[in-house]
Amino acid sequence: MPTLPFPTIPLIAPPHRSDAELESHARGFFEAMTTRRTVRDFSPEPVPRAVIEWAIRCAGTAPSGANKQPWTFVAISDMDVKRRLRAAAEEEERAFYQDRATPEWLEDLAPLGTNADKPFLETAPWLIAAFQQSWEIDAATGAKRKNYYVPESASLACGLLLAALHHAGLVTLTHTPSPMGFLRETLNRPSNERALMLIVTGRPAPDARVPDIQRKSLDAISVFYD
Ligand code: IYR
Repeated sequence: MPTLPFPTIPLIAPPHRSDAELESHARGFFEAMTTRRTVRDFSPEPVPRAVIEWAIRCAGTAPSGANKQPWTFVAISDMDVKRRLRAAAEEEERAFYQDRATPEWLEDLAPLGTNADKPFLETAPWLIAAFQQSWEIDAATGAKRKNYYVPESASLACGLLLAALHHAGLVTLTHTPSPMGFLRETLNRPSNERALMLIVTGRPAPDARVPDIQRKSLDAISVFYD
């Protein structure tokens, strides 16, 4: 191996697996992930902060443009903050459902049964607001430093967060109130951060039900040149 012109460490390599073992692991992970559903009925039972901390650590392992890790996760279990977020979100959502949404959009949402009421923002034990850092402030000079592929990087981290919460045994709801400016204001985030999504998580309510909708088949979502 040539010496590289930057500091390196040995890769923590995955164990070598046979082709059959690779397929079995790939399939096993699919089977675990395919039971993930967006859930809107949460149990109010508290979830320890440590569970959320591990899941956020997992989100923080995502790849990012120039390794800038341009994300902040604000985890909220405080009832007063949850109440304020619910009130602000419902105000935006009422405007969306009454005025802003096009007929086509409302038609597309009909099978999901969503509306402007967001009781889960209070019921669920945790809300995790994901922010993307549009730029960074240099710690030494206070100058603005560029971040790269910011929405892509922060969205990858959110995907890992959903997988980690699912793996822990929690359910999630990916909530994208629009516009989301109220999240930055309510949560006092600095001017370089923009809200990306609000992830609601906890245990499901015992009688939780989900829409009867299907995932697209492999054929519908992929093309192979092999
Ligand atoms: N943000 C609204 C509407 C909404 C939009 C889409 I696209 C969804 O997949 C689900 C909901 C809401 O949260 O109700």
